[in-house]
Amino acid sequence: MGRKKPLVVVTRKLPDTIETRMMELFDVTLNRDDKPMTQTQLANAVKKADVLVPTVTDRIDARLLSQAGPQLKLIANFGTGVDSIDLGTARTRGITVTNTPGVLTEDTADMTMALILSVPRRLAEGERLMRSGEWQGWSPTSMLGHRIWGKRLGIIGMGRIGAAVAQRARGFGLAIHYHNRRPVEKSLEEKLEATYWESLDQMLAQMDIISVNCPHTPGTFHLLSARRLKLLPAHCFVINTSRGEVVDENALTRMLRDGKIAGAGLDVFEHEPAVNPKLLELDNVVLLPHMGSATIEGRIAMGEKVIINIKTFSDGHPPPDRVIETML
Ligand code: 8YV
Repeated sequence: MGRKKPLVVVTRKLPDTIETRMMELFDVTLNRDDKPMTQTQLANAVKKADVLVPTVTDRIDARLLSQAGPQLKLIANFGTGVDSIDLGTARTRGITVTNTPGVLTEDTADMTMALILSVPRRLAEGERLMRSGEWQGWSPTSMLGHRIWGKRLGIIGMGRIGAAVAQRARGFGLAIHYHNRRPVEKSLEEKLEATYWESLDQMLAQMDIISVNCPHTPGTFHLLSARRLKLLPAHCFVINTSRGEVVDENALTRMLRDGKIAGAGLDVFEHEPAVNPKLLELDNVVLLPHMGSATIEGRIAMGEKVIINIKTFSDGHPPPDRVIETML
């Protein structure tokens, strides 16, 4: 007699191959129409599920977890960031949390690089001009942007994604600077020819482009606060593919509008899916709908990781991608 299959509730539509495999392995409830679940629907889910598979769009807070039945033992997050999950409450309730690290590093780094190139070179503005039908032809002084080669890139958060961004950026002639809680290993620092800044404030004042690549934790909420944004030189560009909450979006918007920051490339927003409407009016920003990791390959790899975490856990072993609060 095999073990009883765990009841797994998946909150959003996942790639077909992943859902098919999940149906083979688990007693699974899928979300066929992909509508985000309400808090009431999530509460009903955690009352009966052995395993919940949420995404960044679900708020797994203390209130929700207080409604979970004793059978809920695993939250296998479909995504790397776990800021939407109250890890402390999960721990006190004996619920293991896993995520999907590593498999979206390269895709997110590609998208970061795309924004680093797009904003100073006015790519989206140029594209809008073409579609408007108002292009008058080439002119020596039209659509002038700023050169990438030779500029200083300041990476906030030199983890997997930060390092993958740095690796790409070197190929575009950017000098790599970074701020982290601790310097990375000497060998990586040397490979990237990266300069460590213990003081974020001091780094900000010297950079041409800033890339936010740290996770959102209580410690990084509004790390780029109004005060810190004012330290940036007016010619600086801000790129964020991490989490909107790391940057004070209102302060950033005001400074972009007033020309105190040259431009921004944002894939993430503080109150997703809402976007500060004033951002939409600005030409010096490139806005993307949280698509940094949105590749078919990445989504399948994320799903495979979720499956491995659930299967290992339900077979009675520690799952490989356990999230421990002190890791963040
Ligand atoms: C994911 C992300 O698409 O993994 C993350 O932390 O931000 C995204 O790239 C999303 O989280 C899926 O839940």
